[in-house]
Formats: sequence, structure tokens, C-alpha cells
Amino acid sequence: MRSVNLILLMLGMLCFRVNAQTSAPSDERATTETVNLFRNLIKLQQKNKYLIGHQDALAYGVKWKYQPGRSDVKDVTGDYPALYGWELGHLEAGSKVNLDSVPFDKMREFIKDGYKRGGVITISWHGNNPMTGKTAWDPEPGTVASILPGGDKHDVFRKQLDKVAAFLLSLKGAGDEYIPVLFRPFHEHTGGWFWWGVKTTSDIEYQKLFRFTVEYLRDVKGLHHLLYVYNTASGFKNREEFLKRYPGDEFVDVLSFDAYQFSNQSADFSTALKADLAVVEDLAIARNKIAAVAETGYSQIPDAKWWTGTVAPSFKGRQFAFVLFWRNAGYKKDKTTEYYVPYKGQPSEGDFIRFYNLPETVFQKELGAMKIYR
Ligand code: BMA
Repeated sequence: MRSVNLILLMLGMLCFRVNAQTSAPSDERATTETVNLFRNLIKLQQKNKYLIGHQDALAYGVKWKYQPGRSDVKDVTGDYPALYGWELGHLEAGSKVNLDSVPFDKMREFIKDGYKRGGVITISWHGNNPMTGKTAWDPEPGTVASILPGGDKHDVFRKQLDKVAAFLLSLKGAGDEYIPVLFRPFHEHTGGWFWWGVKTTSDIEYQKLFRFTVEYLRDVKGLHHLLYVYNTASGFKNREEFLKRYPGDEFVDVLSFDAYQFSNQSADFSTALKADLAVVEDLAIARNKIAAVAETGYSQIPDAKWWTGTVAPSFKGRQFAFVLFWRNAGYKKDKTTEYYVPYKGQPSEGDFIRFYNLPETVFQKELGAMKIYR
């Protein structure tokens, strides 16, 4: 009897150890706020709740630009999003504004602002092709091989990362602590449109690129306030396909994909979204990682019931921590328009408020009370 008890006790201790060890960010030296963010996002997803995010939320909306305190989400719901998405493209080129014309100095202040309210920050990076100097959408064969250690453009890539590191190190809260960032480099890598995508980059090269980037930022530049987001395009069929280019649990904190609705076939979109999310959710639970939908939307939201008719039912009961809706660019220089959350007067406004009021969706006020960094 006693030995059975002893065995049970030892087993219990072992389980506790495994759990305590694995429920932590990949960076063993992550700052306290970063560790807490990671753990609290895991807890949030276990409760079937998810943060609602918006890209460039504080910088501009469909009908305005740079008005202090404004956000299209806030205009409609009276509350800010819980998650703020920002984008570093063109920082690596030494530009003062990003590829969507957001000045980096303003972006830094917006990030501090969101964090001060208890919001979560995620950052993507459509960096220029380091080999050709053209944009991120320049899938030139040989790019990744040329920038890995030993490649003839490796130094160019390091200098790009130095600029990214400097910006990330400039993000600090009121107590001089670093603001944790869900960093999402080399995203949608299963597509062929970016220089790090499947068209031009082998699985091994992609893994090396991701690992090098993490090791450089973490170990060489000393950044310990990042959670790393692994991100594919939509439409993978199973776990193996999703993990085909996975750099490993030691380099990743968030498992995610991007998925957009492009036609009025909401039922098809929902079916695909559910299938992708089921795969990512399973993997995240098994590996003690955060699951997420890192970018989504239906541009111009022509379906007035899209929020509670398509989005919420697709997410119902799933364990994932956040979803980010893409930017409310409005009319762009090329005369095309895109926006992914309603502005005041947009036909899906009323339904977005219903979406806001669902128990599972978390916006700023609810998140602020949760104290996600403690
Ligand atoms: C795309 C579009 C572009 C933008 C890019 C990077 O999806 O929104 O207009 O430049 O993202 O933010």
C-alpha cells in the first residue's frame, strides 16, 4: 500500500514538473511580463475565450487618419480591441515610415498606449527582399540560401535584423520594462507570394531562417520580450502539412494561420476555417502552445450578419487565444479599398456590436480587468 502511494506521489510530482516546465515560453530567459502573457493566453484559450485584434487600429480608419484616441472598433463598440497588430516592413530599409505609411515614431507611441491599457501587441514584418532589395513580394529563387550564415547576403540580413531589434528594444512600459510582443516574421510561408515562401524556399531553408532569426534576436541581441509566432496560409490538410516547415518547439510559442474570405460563399469559408483551426488547436494543446488566427477578414464586409453568422459560429468552442482582423485601409493610393472591421454606418455595424457582446469575445475593457501581464 505504502509503495503504491509513493509511486502515485512520484507520478504526481513528475506530472507537475512536466506541466510547470512546458507551460512557459520558448525563451528560457523571457521577461516576467512575457512569461505571464504566455501563461495567461494559454489560460484564456482553455476557457474558450479569444482576444479580438485589429491591425493598425490606432493609426487610421476608413474615414480618418491620426486622430488621438480614435479607432474604428471603438467608434462602433465604445471599446478598443484587445490586441493591436503593427507592421515593420521598410524598417529594415532605414525608412521612417512603414510600407503602409505609418511613421515608426508614431507606431512606438501607439504600442505604448495600447500596452498601458493592458492590451496585447503583435507585430508582423513584410521585410524587403535582402538579396534583390525589392519588396517582400519578390519570390526570387535563392534568396533564403543567400542570407543564411555563409551566404553572400548574410551581412545584409543581419543589418536588417539589427534595425528590427533596435525598434523592438525601444518598446518599454512605464516601469522601464520591455513591452512583450507576439512577433510574427516570415508569415504565410506555405504560400508562394513572399521571398520566404514555398516557391523559392525549401523546408530546411525555412527552418534555418526561422531558427537563425530567433537565435540572433534572442542570443546575440539579447531580446527576451518576444513570443514567436509560427504562421502558415490557410488550407493545410492535417498536422503533418501544418508542421512541414516547423522550426521546433524551442523556437515557437504560437501556432497560427491566416485565412480570408474572398467571395460570398460564407459557408465554405466557415468550413475551411473550422478545419484549419481544429488542426492548430489540437497541436497547440498537445505541445502546450498558444493557438491563433493571426490574420483574417472579409474585405468591406458585404455580409451584414457576417460576425455572428459566420465568424462566431466558426470559432465557437475552440481553444485559441486570439484573432486579428486586418487593416481598415479605406481607399488606397492604387484606388482599391480594403477594410475588415466596420466603421460607423457600415452595414455590419449592428452585428459587430452583437459580436462584441458575446461572452467569448474579449475586447480591451474585459482584457484590462484580467491583468494579462501579471
Ligand atoms: C496587405 C495589404 C497591403 C499592405 C500589406 C502589409 O494585406 O493590406 O495594402 O501593404 O498587407 O501591411
